[in-house]
Amino acid sequence: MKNNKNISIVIPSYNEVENLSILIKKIDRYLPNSRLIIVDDSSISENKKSKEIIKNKKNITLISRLKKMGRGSAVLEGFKIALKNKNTQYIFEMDSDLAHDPKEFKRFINEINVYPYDLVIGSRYKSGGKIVNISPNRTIMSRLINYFLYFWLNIKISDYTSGFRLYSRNGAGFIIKNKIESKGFIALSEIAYMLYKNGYSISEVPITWNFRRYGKSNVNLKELFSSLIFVIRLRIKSR
Ligand SMILES: Nc1nc2c(ncn2[C@@H]2O[C@H](COP(=O)(O)OP(=O)(O)O)[C@@H](O)[C@H]2O)c(=O)[nH]1
Ligand SMILES: [Mg+2]
Repeated sequence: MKNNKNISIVIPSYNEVENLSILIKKIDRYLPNSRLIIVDDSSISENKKSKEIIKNKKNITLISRLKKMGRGSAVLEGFKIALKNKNTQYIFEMDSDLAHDPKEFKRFINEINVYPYDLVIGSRYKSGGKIVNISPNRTIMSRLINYFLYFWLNIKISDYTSGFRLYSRNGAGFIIKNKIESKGFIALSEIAYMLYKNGYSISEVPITWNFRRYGKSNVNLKELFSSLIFVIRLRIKSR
């Protein structure tokens, strides 16, 4: 990939203005000329601050939904906008809290240069993957969820819930056309499952999952529980 203009980067954000301003600078360093699509669900006052930091930046689109509607639904909204541009060939998805490092973009790009995968997942659990400065409770919880998803969905990937990914235009297009039902983080697992079941090619590269720099995590037990019920149904339905 020689021309970054064919790459869009979709970034879901909820109250992340401090992190976003750092992230935007880092992306500009590692993938200049790519297009950023930030889907921000913060309320009006927080959203105003996001608007302020992207002012005068040509390659950034800010979608302001003003209501917390879930990470998954934000990313799908971003895909739709990215795909409207005919030049878009690849779409990155990444968190806005500096948990994912733009320095690692090149691992994904090297991977699709080996083979044109439809989805490359940045995996914390593939050999070489790392978790840094995340509390032991969170680390164990993520590990357990991923063991369960591996057992239940069984699509031969090691990280079902990582939000650092690269999609081909084809893969993202399929996801938009075939309605994804979940709205929160579990949409990540639903998307991987749908692509796998429909014969799309998936690969993984190791990534480092970092502490969030500012703000607090949106994960809560209620969403976790409803997500588990959702994936249990997902496989039963598709049998
Ligand atoms: N647009 C949008 N983004 C969200 C929502 N919930 C979480 N995010 C973003 O999704 C990313 C991951 O969420 P985070 O709270 O860091 O989850 P954790 O990393 O699993 O603790 C962050 O960049 C959040 O700002 C949401 O409802 N809407
Ligand atoms: Mg996070």
